[in-house]
Amino acid sequence: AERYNPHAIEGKWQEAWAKSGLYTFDENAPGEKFYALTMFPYPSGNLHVGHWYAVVAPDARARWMRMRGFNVLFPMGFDAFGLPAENAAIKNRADPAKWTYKNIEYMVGQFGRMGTMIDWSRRFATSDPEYYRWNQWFFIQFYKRGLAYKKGGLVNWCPKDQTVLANEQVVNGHCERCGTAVEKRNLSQWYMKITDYADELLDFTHTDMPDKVRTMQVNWIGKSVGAEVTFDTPAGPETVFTTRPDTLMGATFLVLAPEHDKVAALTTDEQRAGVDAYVAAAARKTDVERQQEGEKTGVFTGSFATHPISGHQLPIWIADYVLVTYGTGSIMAVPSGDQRDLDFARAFGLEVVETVRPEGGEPMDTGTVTEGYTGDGLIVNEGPLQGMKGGKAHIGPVIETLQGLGIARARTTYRLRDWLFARQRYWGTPIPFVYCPEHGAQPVPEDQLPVRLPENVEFTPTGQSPLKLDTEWVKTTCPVCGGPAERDTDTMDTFVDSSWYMYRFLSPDYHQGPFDPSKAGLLPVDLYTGGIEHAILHLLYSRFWIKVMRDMGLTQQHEPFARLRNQGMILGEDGEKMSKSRGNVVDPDGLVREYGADTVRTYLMFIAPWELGGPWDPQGINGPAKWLSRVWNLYFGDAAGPAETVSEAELRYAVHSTLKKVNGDFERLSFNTIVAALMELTNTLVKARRAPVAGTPAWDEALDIFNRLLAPVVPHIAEEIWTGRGGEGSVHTQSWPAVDEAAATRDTVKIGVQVGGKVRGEVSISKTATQDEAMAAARANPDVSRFLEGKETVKEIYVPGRIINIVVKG
Ligand code: ANZ
Repeated sequence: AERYNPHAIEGKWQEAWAKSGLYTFDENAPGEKFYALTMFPYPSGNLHVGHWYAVVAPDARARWMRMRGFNVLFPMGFDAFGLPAENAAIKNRADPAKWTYKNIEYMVGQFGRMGTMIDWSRRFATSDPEYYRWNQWFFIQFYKRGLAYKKGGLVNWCPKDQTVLANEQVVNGHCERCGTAVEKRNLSQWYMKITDYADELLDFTHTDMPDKVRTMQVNWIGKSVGAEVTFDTPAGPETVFTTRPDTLMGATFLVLAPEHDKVAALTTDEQRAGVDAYVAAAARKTDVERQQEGEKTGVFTGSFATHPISGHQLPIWIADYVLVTYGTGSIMAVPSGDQRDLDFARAFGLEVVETVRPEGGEPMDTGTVTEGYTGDGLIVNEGPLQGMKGGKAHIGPVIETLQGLGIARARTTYRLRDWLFARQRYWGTPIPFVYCPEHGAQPVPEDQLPVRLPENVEFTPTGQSPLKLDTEWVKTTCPVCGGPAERDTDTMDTFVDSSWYMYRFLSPDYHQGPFDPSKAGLLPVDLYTGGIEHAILHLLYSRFWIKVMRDMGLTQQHEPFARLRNQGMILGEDGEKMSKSRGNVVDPDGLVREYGADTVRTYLMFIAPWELGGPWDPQGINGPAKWLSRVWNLYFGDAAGPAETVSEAELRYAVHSTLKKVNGDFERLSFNTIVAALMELTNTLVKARRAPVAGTPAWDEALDIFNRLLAPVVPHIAEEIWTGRGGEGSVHTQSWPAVDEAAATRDTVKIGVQVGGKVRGEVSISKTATQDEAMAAARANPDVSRFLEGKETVKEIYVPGRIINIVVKG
C-alpha cells in the first residue's frame, strides 16, 4: 500500500476547494449564522509561526461549527496601514503600496497552503481606497457629532518614528512600536472623544471577555469616585481632586504638578530660580519615572493657600509625583492618610495632622509616625466633620456636608484620555479636512471621498507630515467659498482601520456606506480570537467605535464581539519571544515543505494549551507526523496493530466518548486535548482493525465518525480518506456526528476477583450488576474457576465497582 505522502494530496485538495468555492460563505445557506473572526495581520512580510498558531486552531473550530450545521462566516483581510508596513518599506527601499500589496499576495498564498476555510471572496486591505474612504466618512460623521475635534496641548512624541502617539501607544514611557523613550511636545492635534463613552466602556454586559482583558480595560479607564475641594490662593481659587475628602482636616499643604498653569503666578521671587530648575528637570522625565516609589523631590513656591475650614495657611509646593494630566493637576496633601504625602512631608519637614482614627484606637503620634492610616474610623478634628465616619467607603455624607458649606462637590475622574488620532506619517488614511483662510477647518464634502493618498511622496520621516511635501496635492479649494484652501496633511492613527473592519466583511464591495445594512443580521462577531497584546488599544477603540455607530443608528449592536478569547504566544526554542534579531524564528513554510500542512496544523494545536502558548520544540513535530501516518495506514494500508479483542461495545464506547470529549473541548477552545483524544482513538482503532469486530456495523461507524472527527483538524487527509472510502462531495460539508449517549458512557467495569486472598482474574460486568450476576460472571471466568475446583466456598463478598472476593476452605 502507498505510504502517507501529504505532498501528493494537500496541493490537490487546496486547488479543488478553491475551484469549487467550498469555503465561500453564502448568507442564504441554511443554518444559524456564526461569525468567527481572527485578528487580521499586518502584511509586513510573511506569515510566521505565531500567525499559524493564531489561525489554525480557530480555523479548526470554525470548521467544527460548520459541520455542526452553523452557517459560518470566517473571513480574513489585511491591516495594511501603519508604522510597521511603512518602516519596513523604508528599510527595503520600496514604495509602501507596492511593497504591501506584494506581501499580501504572498501571505494569501501561505494561508492557502495552511488549508484554512477562509472565505477569500471577502478579502480587503485597509489601504484600499474603497476601505479608507469609509474611515474618512466616519471621521466626518464623528466630527459632526462633536466626537472628533482639534486641540493644542502636550502630546506624546516618538523621536525615532517622528510622530505623535496616543497614550495607549506609550508603554512605560516608551514607544510601543520601537521602544524609544517618548518625549512631550506642544502640538495642535485631532482627537476622538472616547472619554464620552468611559462609563459605557466599563460595562461588559454585552461582551464576554477574559477576566484579564476586562481588568486591563477597567484599569486603563481608571474611574475614581471622589470630590473637588477648593482652596483660596494668591493666584485665585485652586480646586483639587481627592478620593478622600473625609481627610480634609488633615491637609497640611498643597502640591501642584510642575506644569500646572498657576505655578508661575504662585512662585515668589526668592523661590523662582529653584522652581524654574525643577520644572525644567521634570519635563525631561517620563510619567512612569515620576510616579515611581522612591525619594520624593519638590520645591516650595513661596505662596500659601487658605484651608477652607480651619483657615490655616498651607504652603504650596510643586512636585513631579503630581501629574498635570490627572484630576485637576493639583492635590491637597494629607500626610497622616497617604503614604506619598507622608514621605514628602518627612523629606521636607512639613506638618502631619491626624484626621481619621480607628474606632477605639490611640491618637496618632504625628511626630514619629512612618505609615499613613488609610483605613476606616472617625474624624477626630474639631469642626463640621468631627465625629463623622471616615474612610474610602464613607465619603458620601462628608461630601454632602462640605457641599452644604460651599467647599466641595462630588466628582468622578477617569484616567482615560481622548484618543489622539492624527499622525505625521505617510502610510495612512488622509484626514478629510481642508483649511480655508476665510472659513477655517472644513470637512471635505462626502461626495468627494475618498481623499486619496498621493503616490510618489518622499515619506522618510522628518517630523513634519510627508504629505506637506506634495504641494500640488495640498492645494485645493474651500467647500464653502470655492476659494483656495489647503488639505490637512496628517494621516489617521492606524487603529482606526481595525476599529470597524469586522463590519466591512459583511459587504466588502458595498459603495453606499461602510457596510450594507441589509447584512446586519450577520453581526455581532460571535467569536473573536487574537493576542492579549490587543487587550487595551484595539479592543477599547473598537468597542468605542461600534457604540458610536450604534448611536448614529448604523447598527443595533452595543459591542463588536460577543465573545473574545486570546491565544498565548509561541516562543523560540530558548523560551524567548521569536524575533529576527534573536535568530529564533521558526519558518512555517519550511515545515510545510518537509511535513505537510496537516502535520504542522496538528502540531500547533498540540504543542500547548492554546491560551497559554509555549516554546517551540523542533522534535515535537515528529509525534503528529507519525500519528498521521498511522491514520493513513488505518484506512489505506496495513496498520499492523496487535490483534486484540475489542468488543463492539468497547469500540462504540471509544468512538462516542471521544466524540463527546472533542465537542466539549472545541466549545472551550481546548485544542491540545482534542488532538490527544484523536490520537488515543487511533490506538483503539488500530487494535480493533484485525479483530472480529472489524467486519461489524460498529466498525464502519467507527471509521466514518473518525473520518469526520479528523476533518476540522487535518482537512486534507480527512478529505482524501472521505473520497477514498467512496464518499460523495467533500467531507467538509458533511454533518458532524451525533453522540450516542448510551454508547458514550461505559456501563461495564472491570473488577478483580480474589480467591483465597489472591487476585486470580478480572471480569467485565455491568456497573449495576447484582450480587448473583457478579458471582456468576466470576465463576464463569476460567482463571477463577480453576482455583475454585475442589474447594468449598465459605463466603462471597461483592463490592460493586471494586472487587469480588471468594473465601474458600480446603
Ligand atoms: C487627598 C488624599 C488623602 C488622597 C488620602 C488620597 C488619600 P486615584 O484613586 O488613583 O484616583 N491625586 C489627585 N490628583 C492627582 C494628580 N494629578 N497626580 C497625582 N496624584 C493625584 O487617586 C486619587 C488620589 O490621588 C487623590 O486623593 C489625590 O490624593 C491624588 F488619605 O487627596 B488624595
